[in-house]
Amino acid sequence: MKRLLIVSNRLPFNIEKNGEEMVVRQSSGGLVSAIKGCFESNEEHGHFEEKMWIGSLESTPEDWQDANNRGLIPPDFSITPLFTPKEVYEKYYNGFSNSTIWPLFHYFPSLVQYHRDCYEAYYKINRLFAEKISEVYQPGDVIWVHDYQLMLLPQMLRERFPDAIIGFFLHIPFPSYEIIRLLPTEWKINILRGILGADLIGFHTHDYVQHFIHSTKMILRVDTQFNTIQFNNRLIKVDLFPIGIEYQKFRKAITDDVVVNISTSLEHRFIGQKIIFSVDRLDYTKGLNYRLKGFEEFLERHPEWREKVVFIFNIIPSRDLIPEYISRRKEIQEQVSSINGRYSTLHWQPLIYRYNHLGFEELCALYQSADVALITPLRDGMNLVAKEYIASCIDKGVLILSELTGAASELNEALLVNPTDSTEVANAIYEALTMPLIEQRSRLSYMQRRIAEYNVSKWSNDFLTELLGAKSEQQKQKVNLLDKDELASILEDYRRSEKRCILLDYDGTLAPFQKLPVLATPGDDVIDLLNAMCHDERNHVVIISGRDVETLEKWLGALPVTLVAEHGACIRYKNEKWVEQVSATPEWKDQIRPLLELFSSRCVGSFIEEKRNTLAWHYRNTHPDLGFIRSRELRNSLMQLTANTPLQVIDGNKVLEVRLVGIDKGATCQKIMARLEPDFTLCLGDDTTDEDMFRLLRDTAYTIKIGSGSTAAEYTVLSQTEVVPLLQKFVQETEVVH
Ligand code: GDG
Repeated sequence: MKRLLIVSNRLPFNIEKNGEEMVVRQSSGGLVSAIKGCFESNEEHGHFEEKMWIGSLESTPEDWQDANNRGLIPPDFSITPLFTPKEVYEKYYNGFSNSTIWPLFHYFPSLVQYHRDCYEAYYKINRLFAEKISEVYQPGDVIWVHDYQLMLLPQMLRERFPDAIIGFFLHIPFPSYEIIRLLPTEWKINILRGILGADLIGFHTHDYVQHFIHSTKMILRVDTQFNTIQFNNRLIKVDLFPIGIEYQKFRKAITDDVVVNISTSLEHRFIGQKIIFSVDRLDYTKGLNYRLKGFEEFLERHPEWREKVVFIFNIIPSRDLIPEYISRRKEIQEQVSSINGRYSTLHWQPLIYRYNHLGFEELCALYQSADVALITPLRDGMNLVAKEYIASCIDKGVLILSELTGAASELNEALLVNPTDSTEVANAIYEALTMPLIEQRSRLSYMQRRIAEYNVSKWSNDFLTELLGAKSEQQKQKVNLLDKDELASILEDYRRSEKRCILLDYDGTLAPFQKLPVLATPGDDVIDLLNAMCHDERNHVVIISGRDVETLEKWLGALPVTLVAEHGACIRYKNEKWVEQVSATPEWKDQIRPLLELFSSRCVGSFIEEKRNTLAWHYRNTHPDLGFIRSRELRNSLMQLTANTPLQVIDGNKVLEVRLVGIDKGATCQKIMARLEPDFTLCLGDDTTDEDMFRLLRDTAYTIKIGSGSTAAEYTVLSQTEVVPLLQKFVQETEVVH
């Protein structure tokens, strides 16, 4: 049975108890409106036989049971509530979620609080979620995690269920890397890794997608290609899914009797006046003080509009335990009083201020009656109110919308303003109030068509379809990880063989990558291992490397192994001397070197490594984007420069190398194999240059790639740190027998 598990911080309702009375009330907010909408508009989700919502509940388990017994819980989907320790929840919710992440992700760095205990509480609650989900999870379930309170959860679930289908959607903006980097290192790494536990990561806009991908590149140094990220041997897709609304629900409300009654009475009450309307949660991101300033400036500059316009300004109570919100509320009340005090007349008051929840019918009536919606947040992930207003307009209506909302990228026909500029806002109000009806209708029709088409069911359907697609793409790309049984059979073959060849790449295989090539000296464990391998005379160990003769001689020269330098330009067979394999003089380097020098000076962190028969340009330590761009430019220039010459350009792992044609690890290992004629061959490597060996040896040897990514090797081992322990198993295999 296919099940969909929706996970969000809060369940979509609260249980309120007053003595013996109990009421179950729907929570307000964008996420709840959206998910509830897509759950209720069942038609497109036929492929899920069960839908479950998992989220925290403020009430006690007893109240939950009581509400269930009284039949108060909505029956549309099953519910798994999470009850959390109050004190930890408080630090997780009001602390890390809403006093660290929320201000930071909305570009209010000066309001961000950095408290380790709050981060720890965030970690703990995410873990409680992971534990709760583990209780109900069944293989095949699709898990869809929502929003900034649960950014660590996807990875926690991934660790428990490596094959689970996990989607993550962020409802708020994902800010630029410059903002993310303000977080302490451990927090930002864990947050990015946490999100990368998902198979599909969704945002509202293209900018947020780009910011996320760029941050993972800069902070985690992951490899990305367009909108996919390679992380922990998984291909993760990142894409935009601009959330929609339940369009038809708002259209139907136009003929609803209750709504019509309220809007008729509103129109009577404000006869002769145009209505400006806004509704927002009380939040500094909504730019409420700037909005009031813009309205005040409009009244000041257009006295002819006084007594002819009213601004119905609704604030929905929110997060009223956080000091920042309490002081904002006071400021707004003062500002409202000041404007009303200054401009009211005996018959007219410019601002009607409400601090309360609105019923759905009341909200729709206000949307329909308003001549202008003034929606000017300083930042907003999307902003559903803007879309709901457009959906509710009948034959008039102008939307003034902040260009800093996600919705602005879809609603181009609105009057887009910068919310901090009160003159721009005042001018837009004037333009909206005087806009000819024909223009209003034409703008509305474009926006309505778009919102009607990409509604909330489309949004969720689109996300879930792409999630399943991303998962099957991942399965196709999945590499064959070397498992216990396969290793046992390789060891068995090894034990029985008499003449073995063990081909080992050096950098990235025997030794981890370092900032500078000179730092990657072999550790004692590697030397001991190689000695032990050579001790068995049936073994012929070959270190096949891109390094130069001098380095290999210095680091590994004392070992009874065959050494291959510069991918085969020079070979020292076991117990013999180095023999140059190329006859050409290296004068070609004088032609190539100036170009590499030019690129080194144009790309900070890159450097040239000069070997006897190779010139290499390394860009591992550069800014990832710049390094990549410069490497493509250099590659193009080198290709042109080396066309019709005996030189080739090799695109390695963060390195471009130029050397003579015909020298590569494939050709070299063919030469070595012909000479040794082994009855068992094992070959380990990590780089693109090792792929030449894997291709050549695939049918005659055991080939193992170190690290993720597609490969011609038969098996993959994910981390370089696993290499020495793996090879030790071969040594032990024969020790046991002797
Ligand atoms: C987050 C992101 C993103 C509000 N008050 C009442 C009421 N509402 C409903 C509105 C609308 C929703 O709540 C508010 O949605 P927003 O999108 O404006 O804002 P957030 O709550 O901050 O939501 C936001 C959203 O997630 C979705 O991804 O767009 O950017 O911050 O649906 O109608 N509804 C009723 N009475 C109220 O008093 N009936």
